Amino acid sequence: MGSLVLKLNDEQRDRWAIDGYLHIEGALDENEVAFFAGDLDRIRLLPGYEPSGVQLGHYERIDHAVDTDPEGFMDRRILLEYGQHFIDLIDRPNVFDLIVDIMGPNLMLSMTQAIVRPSTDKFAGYTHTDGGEGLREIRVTETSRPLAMKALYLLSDVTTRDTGAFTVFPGSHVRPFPWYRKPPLNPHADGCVQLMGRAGDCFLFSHSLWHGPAANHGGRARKTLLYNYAQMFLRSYDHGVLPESVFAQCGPRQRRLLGDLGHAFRPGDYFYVPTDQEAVILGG
Ligand SMILES: O=C(O)CCC(=O)C(=O)O
Repeated sequence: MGSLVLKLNDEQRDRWAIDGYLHIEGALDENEVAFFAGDLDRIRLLPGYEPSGVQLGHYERIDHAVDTDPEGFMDRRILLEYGQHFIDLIDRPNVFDLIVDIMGPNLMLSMTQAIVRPSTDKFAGYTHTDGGEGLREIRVTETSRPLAMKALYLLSDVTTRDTGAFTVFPGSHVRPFPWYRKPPLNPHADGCVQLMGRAGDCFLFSHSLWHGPAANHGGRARKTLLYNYAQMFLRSYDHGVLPESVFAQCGPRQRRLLGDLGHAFRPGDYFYVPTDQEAVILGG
C-alpha cells in the first residue's frame, strides 16, 4: 500500500531487537549535510527555544542562542518554524519508512531539535533515556513496538573517540539499568559504546536505550539534528507550541504526524486513531 517501500532487512530487525539502535549510512547526501549544517549557523541567531536554567529538560523562548559563535553550544527545539527543509525531514522516505516499520502506523512526531556540541574540556558527556523521569523506568520487550524512538542525523563526521560521539549501552532498552548509582553511569563506563559515523549518517534508537553524548575534545563542533517519534496516545514534547504557519506548510501526512486529526478534539482521539490513519501514514 502507498509509498511504504523500505523495510528493515533481517539483519536490521535483529540489531534493533538486540541492540536497541540502527546505523543508517548516508541518509543525507553531501549537499544536504552542508545545507543543514550551514542553516544551524543561521537559526542560532534567530529567536527560539533553548534550555531554560529553571529545570533540566525544559526550554524557554529566547532571542538567539546564548553563544552566537557557530562553533559554540546550541540546543534548539521546534525546528519546523525555520523552514520547509525542516518540515520535509519529518517523513523523509529513506528514514521514515524504517521508522513506520518499527513503530507501526499509529505514530506522531513528538519533538525536533538541533544540537551543536562544541569542542571543550568543560563537558564530560552524560547518559539518559528519552522521555524524562516518566519513561526512564518503562521498557517494552524486544519484539514489541517501542513507545517512542528518535532519528539522530549526524551533520559532522565522528570518527574518533571523544569527539562528541553519540554513545549507547547496547541492549539496555530491554534490561534494568542502575541509573540511580552515584556517580551515574556515563559514556566512559563499561558497556558504553561510542558510535562512529560520517556526516549524513542517521542513528535510529529506542527511547528506552540508555544513551547520550560523549565529550568533544576534537577541536571542532559536532552538529546533529534529532527527530523524535512516539505512539500517538503519548503526549508530544512540543505540545501546543507549534505555530499555525507550520501546519499551513505541511502535507496531509505531516499534519497528521503533528497531531492534526482533521476535526476538533473529542474524547477518544489519539487513543483510537482516525479510520484513514494507515492510508495517510503509508500513503505519503
Ligand atoms: O547529541 C547529543 O547531544 C545527544 C543526543 C541525545 O542524547 C538525545 O537526543 O537524547
